[in-house]
Amino acid sequence: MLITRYAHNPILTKNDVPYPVATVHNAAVVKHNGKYIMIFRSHKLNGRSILGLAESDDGYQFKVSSTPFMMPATHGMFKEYEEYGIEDPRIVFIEGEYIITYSAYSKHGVRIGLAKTKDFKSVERFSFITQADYRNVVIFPEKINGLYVRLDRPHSEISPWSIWISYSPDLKYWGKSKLIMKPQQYHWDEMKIGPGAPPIKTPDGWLNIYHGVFPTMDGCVYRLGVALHDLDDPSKIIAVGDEWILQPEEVYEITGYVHNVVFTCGAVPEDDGNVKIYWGAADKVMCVGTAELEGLVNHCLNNPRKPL
Ligand code: BMA
Repeated sequence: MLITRYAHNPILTKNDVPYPVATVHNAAVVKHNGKYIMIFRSHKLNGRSILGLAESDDGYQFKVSSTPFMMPATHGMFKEYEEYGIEDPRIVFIEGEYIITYSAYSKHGVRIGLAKTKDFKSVERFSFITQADYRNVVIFPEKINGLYVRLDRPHSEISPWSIWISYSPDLKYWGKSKLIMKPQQYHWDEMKIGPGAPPIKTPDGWLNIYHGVFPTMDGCVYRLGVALHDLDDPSKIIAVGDEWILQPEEVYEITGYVHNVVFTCGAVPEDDGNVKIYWGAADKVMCVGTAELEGLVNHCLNNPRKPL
């Protein structure tokens, strides 16, 4: 087994949140001043999502702040595009600040907002970085060849929903976009794929933990897999692991708000070569597990499938 589930999963549920919510899931996690900061998504009791904050000393036991971290904007240009809620944050620390990307829902569709914070006490919205019909934007934790780099997943009617790469000089204007990885037919990720945690640097390449979706007669199954990108040119995928690394198996993953979902928005590499992977289970609770980074890299290299 590549991922060892923490024995006391789930690590966070709605019962830990001091304001009314129906779920706690799809959270980004980063280390800040020696603590683990989790920014998690919750459905409010009207079905729209907000982002909360929790803090931990060990990455397993989290305490939730008394008030939400981000609510849909109430003024300015962000208001119109966040009216239906904000979801599925990802965070990277780059050049002295934490960059948060999140899905913003409104009557115009879903697009990606980018916000910045230095201390998780205040947060400033910076820009929308996509038009409608994009989700799952993860930014690489360092500039590559002088540019910010991101992976994302546009919606598409014709091609199955695939992973693209884009570049930016300033986090605001993005271009040089290219499709780099597609779902594979009659395979666990055949229906759609999307970037999960922000890529992690390893000696062999950038490790991209992504989610893949398979349609069944009983609804969709969300699983996690891994791909390895070239360090200098992350548009080149060195290898995609053919088999998933995590699938819904525990009761809280199989049944919840949406059944059969493990969905990651964050992973924290540790100094000992392990990585803590965080996932939302059944869109209802938060879980964590550990894996050896080298094991995940070898999973890509030893039994790869083609990215396209
Ligand atoms: C996706 C997103 C995720 C969610 C998943 C499973 O389309 O909405 O936020 O976790 O479906 O419901």
